[in-house]
Amino acid sequence: MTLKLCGFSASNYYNKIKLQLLEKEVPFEEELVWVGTTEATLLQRSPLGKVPFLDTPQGPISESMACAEYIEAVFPQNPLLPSDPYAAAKVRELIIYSELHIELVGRQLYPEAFFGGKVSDGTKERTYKQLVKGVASFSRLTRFAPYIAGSQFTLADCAAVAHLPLVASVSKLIYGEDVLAGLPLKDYLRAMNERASVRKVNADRKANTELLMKLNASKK
Ligand SMILES: N[C@@H](CCC(=O)N[C@@H](CS)C(=O)NCC(=O)O)C(=O)O
Repeated sequence: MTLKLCGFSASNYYNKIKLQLLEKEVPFEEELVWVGTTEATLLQRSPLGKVPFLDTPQGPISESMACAEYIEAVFPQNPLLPSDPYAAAKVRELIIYSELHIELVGRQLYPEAFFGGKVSDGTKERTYKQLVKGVASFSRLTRFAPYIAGSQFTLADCAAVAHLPLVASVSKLIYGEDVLAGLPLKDYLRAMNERASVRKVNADRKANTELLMKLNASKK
């Protein structure tokens, strides 16, 4: 069976799953799906109209963590979740911290950082405090030894590679300061960039981001 990964390559959550598929060497197709529409056909596949979602022979799956768990269960090769339940829980825990307590918090700033909108000073102040707290909690858990969860590349790295550079750039753009500066992110990302999977995801991300900017500019 061939899975179809649906979404667009500028999306960090899309890239988390794309990295997983590439690392596991699972064959997959990609379907370019933009967000921002409320077409019934899209909402049937992804009820909130978000990407990524996965097309499987049994039907669609939305929410990247549900997609990731499905992929691990169906394709056991090159596992990205440890078999030991405690170690697997620690990987899931790291993903939750990087998403719920860092990426999702930083996302409140994206309208101003990337889309020419404006975020209120109150939101910026609140978000800053939450980001600092989220990053401090993540840094209490993470290993960078050399991977996010320790000696093995796991799903926590797929999430970190996709989300952390984005939050770092948003933070620099909005606050003139990188809230992630205390983490050894630069060295980590340099090492991650040695991987063919990461290079492919980054190249596709750049090309798709340019396309997205052109499309947005043509709408104005
Ligand atoms: N919790 C979701 C988050 C996915 C997400 O926020 N995707 C963004 C693109 S990076 C999106 O679809 N945004 C459009 C929207 O929220 O309507 C997941 O893990 O899949």
